[in-house]
Amino acid sequence: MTLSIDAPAAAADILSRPIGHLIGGASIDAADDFFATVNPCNGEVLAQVASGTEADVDRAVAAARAALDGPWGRMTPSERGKILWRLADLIEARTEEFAHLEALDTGKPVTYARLVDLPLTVDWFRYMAGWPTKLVGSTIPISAVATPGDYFAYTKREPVGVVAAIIAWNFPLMLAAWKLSPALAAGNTVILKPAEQTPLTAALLGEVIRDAGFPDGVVNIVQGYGETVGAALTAHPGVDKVSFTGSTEVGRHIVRASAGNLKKVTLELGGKSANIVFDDADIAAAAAGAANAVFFNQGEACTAGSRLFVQSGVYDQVVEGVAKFAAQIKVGDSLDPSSQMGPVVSDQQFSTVMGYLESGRQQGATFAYGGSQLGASGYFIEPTVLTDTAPGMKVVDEEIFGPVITVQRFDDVDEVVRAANSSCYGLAGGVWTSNVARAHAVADRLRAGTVWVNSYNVFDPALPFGGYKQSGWGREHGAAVFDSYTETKTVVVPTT
Ligand code: TXE
Repeated sequence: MTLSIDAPAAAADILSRPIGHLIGGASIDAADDFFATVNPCNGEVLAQVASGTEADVDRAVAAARAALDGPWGRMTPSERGKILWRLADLIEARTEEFAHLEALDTGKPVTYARLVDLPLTVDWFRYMAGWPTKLVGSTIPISAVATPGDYFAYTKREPVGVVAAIIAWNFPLMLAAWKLSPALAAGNTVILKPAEQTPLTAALLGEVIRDAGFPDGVVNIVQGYGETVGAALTAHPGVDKVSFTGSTEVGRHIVRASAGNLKKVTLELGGKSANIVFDDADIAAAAAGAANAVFFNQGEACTAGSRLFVQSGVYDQVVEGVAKFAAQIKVGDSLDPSSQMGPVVSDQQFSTVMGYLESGRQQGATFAYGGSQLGASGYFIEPTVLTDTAPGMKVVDEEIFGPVITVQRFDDVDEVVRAANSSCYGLAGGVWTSNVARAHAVADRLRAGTVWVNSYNVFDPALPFGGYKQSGWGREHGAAVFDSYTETKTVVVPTT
């Protein structure tokens, strides 16, 4: 295919032939079935992708098991760390190619792919490269009252085994890093299933992984649909753990499907995060922060600050500031370096978001800014600010996953905490105030996995991340992630 803008060489190479799987160290391009991945800026086909089958999943699981029982299982922690670090270097060296493919496939502006997705991906692998040598157990003094004696008791941390990593399309490369880096640091082997909407950066990642020096089968990538590849992985008796990022609805499927062999499951699901602006906040910073919190990545972020609560005294000012910010966002082609927002990822996501806007209209929301499709082709939607919104409206209660913010007015702290916590989700939240005591008090009362104060979407591999309520199970990142990527073994030895 021909690209409209010069692609870095490797990106052009990825797009020049059908995309296959990576199984047992070999690139598998042949398939009976292919699906197309399209550019959301214009609906044009970018590449054909092998549609994985149950047989591909079987082969990938067998390869992952063999690597676990073989060279990877015997590798020292320090060697594992070195390979992860090398992988980070290789990704960093190819930042332009990765950023280009990510922008083409997701629609996100290439500038943000370069400045956000790539540096974070690299930092994740580097941070996790330090962990293999630090996954220690402990020695534990015991009494053993029913079996008295002298004992030496200790714990060890061991890999869970074969991990299926099933990810979404909003940050394809970064989500792959969020799954692969801790899983590999802890000594697991992995089968990655990219989202069918965004297979491109995983294809390049597969090449880079082969260059980094992982033994064959440590990382396998099976492209394809959720209903086939995803379902086969979650039901597979050879898979020990599923780590999933995606919708709450599919999260529920995964829990059910994983019950067969009681896989360990971690879930990073949807959100409807509350961003709260008090009247003592720095209003200019809060308005810009609130707009960024929801419009970043076209609103396709699980942490999107999609419910804005503004205290009555500054309500008009903040609404005006957010609407002005929305009006100034440069929406455009993902490869245009000046674009600040691209299209949503697919025609399906476009219909979903437009459907929510229509329901907002019908249920009485006021459009302070936006509300329409932009341009005649592609899946572009105006950044949209909805006021006169209230619980009971779909735009307030449900995750939209698009560039849409709902604004609600409040008077006192108890009222806003109650409203913020009334969601079935609990992934993240924001508090804007100059009162330090109030900031901590509200952070304390929010039922959410992360609370940002006078800031938003600050991510670091050292910080635990995950959801309360229906936003998920378990925590990713930091030391906490290893609770779900290791088994703890207790060993007891009599010493007399
Ligand atoms: O996600 P899905 P979709 C939310 C957001 C969005 C909605 C729908 O609200 O509008 O979900 O997005 C795989 N067994 N989030 O439909 O279907 C699928 O192939 C196993 C929030 O695209 O959950 C893909 O790899 N796997 C979220 C992955 O699941 C299955 C990010 C996610 O797809 C499967 C994305 C099955 N039965 C969407 N069915 C976040 N947490 O940020 C699908 N998959």
